[in-house]
Amino acid sequence: MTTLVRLAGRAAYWRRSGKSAAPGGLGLFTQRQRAFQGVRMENWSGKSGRGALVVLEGLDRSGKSSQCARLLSFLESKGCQAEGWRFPDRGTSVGQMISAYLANESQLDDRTIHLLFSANRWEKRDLMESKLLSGTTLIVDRYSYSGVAFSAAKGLDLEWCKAPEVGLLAPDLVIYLDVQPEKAAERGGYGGERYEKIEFQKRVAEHYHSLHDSTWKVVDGSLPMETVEEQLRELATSCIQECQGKPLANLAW
Ligand code: NYM
Ligand code: MG
Repeated sequence: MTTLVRLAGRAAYWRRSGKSAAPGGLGLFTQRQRAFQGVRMENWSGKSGRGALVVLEGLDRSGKSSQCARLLSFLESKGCQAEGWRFPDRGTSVGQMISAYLANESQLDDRTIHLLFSANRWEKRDLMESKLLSGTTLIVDRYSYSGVAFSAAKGLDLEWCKAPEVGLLAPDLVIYLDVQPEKAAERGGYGGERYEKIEFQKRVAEHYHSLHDSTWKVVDGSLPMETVEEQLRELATSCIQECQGKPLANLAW
C-alpha cells in the first residue's frame, strides 16, 4: 500500500507540470509487452536507415549504467547495430580534466567546468553523427540534460547553462530513470564523487523536472531491475523503428 501511494505520488509529480509526462505513457505495458516478444527485427541493421540516439538520464546511482549495458546487449542479441556511449567521456583530454574535478583532485570555477562538460560533448558530435547516419544506434548514458541539471543545481542560470548545448544532436528518445535521492544514496558506491550528496541530488532532480517535456519517458527506477529493463527494451525498440526516415535534428531546447 505504501509503495502504491508512493508510486502514485511520483507519477503525479511528473504529470504536474502539465506537459503530460510519461509514467502514464507506460500504462499499456502489460498488453504491449506481449506483442513485443514477437517484434520482428529484420529492419534493425540500419542498412537503409539511420540509427537512433537514445539517452538515459537520472540522478547518480539511479541505475543508468547497468540499464544501458543491459539494453545494449539486448539490442545486439537481436542483430541491431548499436554502441554504448557515456558522458562525460573520460577518455579524452577534456574528459580527464572533468574526471579529476569529479574526484576532487582539482578545483574549477562552476562555469568553467560546465563548459568543459559541454566541450566534451562537442568533441564527439561529428563522430556521433556519422555513426548514426551509418545506421548505428547509440545508447548514451547522460547527455546535455545532466549538464544543465547539475550546473543549475549549483545556482547557475538555467538559460546560461542551456546555451552551449544548442546545436548538439537532439536525442530521438530521452528516458529518465526516476529514483528518489534517498533511495539512490542507499545503493552501493554512492558518495565517492563530487555531487553525490542527497541535498544536492534533490536540487538536481528539481532541475531535471523543470527540463523535461512530453517527449521524455519517465521510468520508475525503483522497480525491480528486470521490470525496468523490459520497459527500456520496449521504448528503445519503438524508437529505433520510428526514427527510420526521420532526419537527425539539432538540440534547440
Ligand atoms: N555531470 C555529467 C555533470 O555535472 N555535467 C554533465 O554534463 C555530465 C554529462 O558528472 N554526478 C555529472 C553527473 C555525475 C558526474 O557522471 C559523473 P557519471 O555518470 O557518474 O560518470
Ligand atoms: Mg556517478
